[in-house]
Amino acid sequence: MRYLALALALSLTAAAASAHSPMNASTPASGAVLTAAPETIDMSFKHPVRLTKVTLTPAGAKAIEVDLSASKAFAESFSLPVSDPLSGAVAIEWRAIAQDGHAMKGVISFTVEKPRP
Ligand SMILES: [Cu+2]
Repeated sequence: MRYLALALALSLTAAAASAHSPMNASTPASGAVLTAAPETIDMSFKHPVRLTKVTLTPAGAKAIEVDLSASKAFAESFSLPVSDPLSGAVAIEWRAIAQDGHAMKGVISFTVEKPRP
């Protein structure tokens, strides 16, 4: 019975943590297959958040930290310039703080098809 209560408490915490300001959408969307590398990563959230860290990781390569110096304020949407030409499978990992102080994070995975010769 004690374990059940603990499990219930943990699941309620998890639900609260994901409910405060979820991501509404991103471009590229997770799962997208693109024919050209994106010039920006656009993200929108249900409520304002402050991005704390965003990295791009092309498959088999090192993570590239995205410059957030122009995106320091709380906002509902962000458009982050991508300076590196991306190809293949790419994972974007983002971390943000909601206005209620909750930390949030997520991953957007997409694929840039290599140009045909
Ligand atoms: Cu919250």
